[in-house]
Amino acid sequence: MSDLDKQPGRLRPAPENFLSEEQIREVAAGRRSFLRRSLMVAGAALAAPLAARAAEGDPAILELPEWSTTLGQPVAARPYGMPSKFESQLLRRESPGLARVGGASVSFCPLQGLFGIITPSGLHFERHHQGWHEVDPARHRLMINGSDPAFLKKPKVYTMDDLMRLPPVSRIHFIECGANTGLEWGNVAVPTVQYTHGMLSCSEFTGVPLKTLLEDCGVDYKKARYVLAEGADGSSMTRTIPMEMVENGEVFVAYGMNGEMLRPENGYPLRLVVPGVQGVSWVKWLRRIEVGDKPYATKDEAVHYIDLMPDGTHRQYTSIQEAKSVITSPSGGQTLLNQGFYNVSGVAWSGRGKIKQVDVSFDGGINWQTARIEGPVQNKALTRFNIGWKWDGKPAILQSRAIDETGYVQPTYGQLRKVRGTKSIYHNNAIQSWKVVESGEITNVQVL
Ligand SMILES: Nc1nc2c(c(=O)[nH]1)N[C@H]1C(S)=C(S)[C@@H](COP(=O)(O)O)O[C@H]1N2
Ligand SMILES: [Mo]
Repeated sequence: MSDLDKQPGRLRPAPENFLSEEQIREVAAGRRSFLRRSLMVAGAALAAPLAARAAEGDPAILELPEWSTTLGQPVAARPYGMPSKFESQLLRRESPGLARVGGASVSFCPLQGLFGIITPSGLHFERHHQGWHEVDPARHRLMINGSDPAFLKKPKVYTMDDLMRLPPVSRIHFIECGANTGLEWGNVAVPTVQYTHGMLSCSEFTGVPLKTLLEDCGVDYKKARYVLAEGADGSSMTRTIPMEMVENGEVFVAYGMNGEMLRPENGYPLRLVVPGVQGVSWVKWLRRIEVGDKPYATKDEAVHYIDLMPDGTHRQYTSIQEAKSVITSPSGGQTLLNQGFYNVSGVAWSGRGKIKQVDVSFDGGINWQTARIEGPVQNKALTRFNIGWKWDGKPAILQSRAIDETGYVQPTYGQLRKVRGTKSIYHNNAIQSWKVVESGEITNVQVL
């Protein structure tokens, strides 16, 4: 449990950049509009507007298109299937200005265009510290050793063939970069859900529990309390994982993703899956596991991936991604074309287990309704929620709030900043607000 479990009063006087409770009431009552233009408009035109059309007299239903009157393409015209050309705008995108070198950057997942909980493998977000490679599986190895011979009796080197002979597990889990939503700590920074929340994906991963491998190598759990995972790329990516997460069987070395081998960008042929933990610990192109008796404090856990607290201290090893949710449609950059019914849809997730409930507000957090969860709800996986909404053409502020099985409630920006301040990068799980104005335009705003 973190400090955030103790949740103080919901609202407090708003600094200039945010909406106060009074302002929200005014907006909700249609008396005022607080359209917040985002600093970056690059993504604003990307999202498709929502449209509805009456069938009556529609030429599209009266005319026979060429696909009804000509011969179609043969089977296996594309031996590996691709999305329709009409979906060519649904792409991973790099946020302009984020990193000067593409090999040390992020491509964001287009959450606004996805359904259900599984991220198509070609749209899974990417985060590389030193670029990605096409690693030859025949030359790839996984070594398991101890920092002291007493911790692990039989150090071993596994080939991919060795690993794929062992009994596997297949589990659906989300992966979220600890820096997801990190640009929004102090103020609204990016326009669309792709950029606010797109360092998030969810897949079915297949592989071998790390526990199986460590026991095969004769680990001594009494002495070896930590694991160090190391990648084969040039970034020297190394992360410490507490042994409890391995002993309970949740951590596994994965070669499969959504029914096929991992994609090169996501760690082919082998990556670590650390359910509920921030993405950086899911070491890609995994080549070595060392067991030891203390945390390693490597560069990626001593200098990076630490939380700057308001008192100037740094918090280390806050690796679990707390409960969070976001409405993906309608969302920032989209436009509601006319009044009437809309299905409001989004995803919720928690690094501590299953999602228990998701509430949705249409008036900036004054009134809440419980959304419909599309089950079955999986452990440490994205959970889809839906709720019907009739837009009356007036300004509205859409929000979602996740509650996980531990009872933890996703905080407001006011609550989160009270504990964490505004100078952090990592672990921003605040409630996201999308503001709808009379024109139907939707923008990213922050509500305390
Ligand atoms: N070897 C290696 N592993 C890595 C990284 C990396 O750069 N090199 N990036 C990490 C970070 S910060 C994240 S968020 C996830 C991203 O995984 P993805 O690219 O499959 O989305 O991989 C992690 N594992
Ligand atoms: Mo990350």
